[in-house]
Amino acid sequence: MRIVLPKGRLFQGSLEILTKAGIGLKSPENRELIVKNGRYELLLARAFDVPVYVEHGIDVGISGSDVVEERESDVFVPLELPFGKCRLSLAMPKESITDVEEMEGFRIATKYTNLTKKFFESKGVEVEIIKLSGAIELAPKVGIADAIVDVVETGNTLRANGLVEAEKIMDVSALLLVNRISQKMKFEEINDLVLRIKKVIREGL
Ligand code: PRT
Ligand code: MG
Repeated sequence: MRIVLPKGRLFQGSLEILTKAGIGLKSPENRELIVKNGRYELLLARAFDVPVYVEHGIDVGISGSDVVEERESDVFVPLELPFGKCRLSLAMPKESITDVEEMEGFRIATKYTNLTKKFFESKGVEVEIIKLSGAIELAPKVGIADAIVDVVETGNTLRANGLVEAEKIMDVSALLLVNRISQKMKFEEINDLVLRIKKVIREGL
């Protein structure tokens, strides 16, 4: 069974929950992207790519619901995991807070272009979306965007950059993802893994 895990901030939580579920995966050393352990093969990928790997053939993965929604990944989600809790929000400079309905023609910086487009469409407001890959808070600061759509956890990053949250777009959590074909072809193995992770969650991570 192949399991793809996100590098970055969801990595530790992912490793911990799998270890407690009895899949003692050794932490990868030497920047290895594939680590074998018995019948499990652990792959490491960028958080934004994990659902893509699962959709296209890796059996199991862990990633944020923000990414699954943004990528519109066709994967099976048997479980929400008890970490990676945050939210996707619209934020803007505190001195220029504007109602969403008044944002016609505004420029919005984000790496979540799909979700941003859908959010403004649902409000009937046309905006210009600028795709960035990180450090989104910089964009309004230097005047290339009027607002941002990004993940917020404590809000410290927004505050440090003079931004305030205007509206929450969605709640975000880490999710367990399963490839739709593996779910059928490897049902026993995957069901066993899901049950063991459920037990870890019930008994407290
Ligand atoms: O960073 P990189 O470009 O390599 O990839 P990535 O940004 O896609 O991955 P990573 O590891 O940064 O995030 C992976 C996943 O973690 C996201 O897709 C979310 O599902 C989840 N997650 C949970 C978060 C946060 N919490 C979070 N706080 N992702 C990002 N952040 C950012 C936030 O945007 C802010 O810039 O962390 C910063 C601190 O947040 P505050 O609000 O506590 O200040
Ligand atoms: Mg990041």
